[in-house]
Amino acid sequence: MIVRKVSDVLGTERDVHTPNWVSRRLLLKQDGMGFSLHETTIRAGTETPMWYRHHLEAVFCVGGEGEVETLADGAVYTITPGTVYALDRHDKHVLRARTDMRLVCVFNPPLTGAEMHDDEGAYPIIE
Ligand code: 9YT
Repeated sequence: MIVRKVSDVLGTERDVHTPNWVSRRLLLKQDGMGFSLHETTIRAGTETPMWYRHHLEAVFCVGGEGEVETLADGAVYTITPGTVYALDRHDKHVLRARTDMRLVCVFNPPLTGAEMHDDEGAYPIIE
């Protein structure tokens, strides 16, 4: 069994910092679960365009608030604690954080941890 705490990954390569967000990767591909699980904090006031062409992602908000817009139809959804959004259609979207947002993110297929957002906000598949 794997037991891991956010405090275990702080300052390691599983602790990823970008201008808009910080992500602690609690479970990655190499953990063998078939998905990856991250605690992500989106910084207040940021706007992040993303398009996970190669992945499905579910995002469960446990703190803070903001909104997500799906670009195909311009629909805007308020995200508050207790809300999940699932990008089941690989939707192009923009996440806007009104406050710092604490999110639990699950990716299928799992991230390896080495992915970088490309200029369209996507992650590549790494075998
Ligand atoms: C909500 C979202 O996708 N944020 C970008 C970071 C991502 N959760 C990650 O790489 O952990």
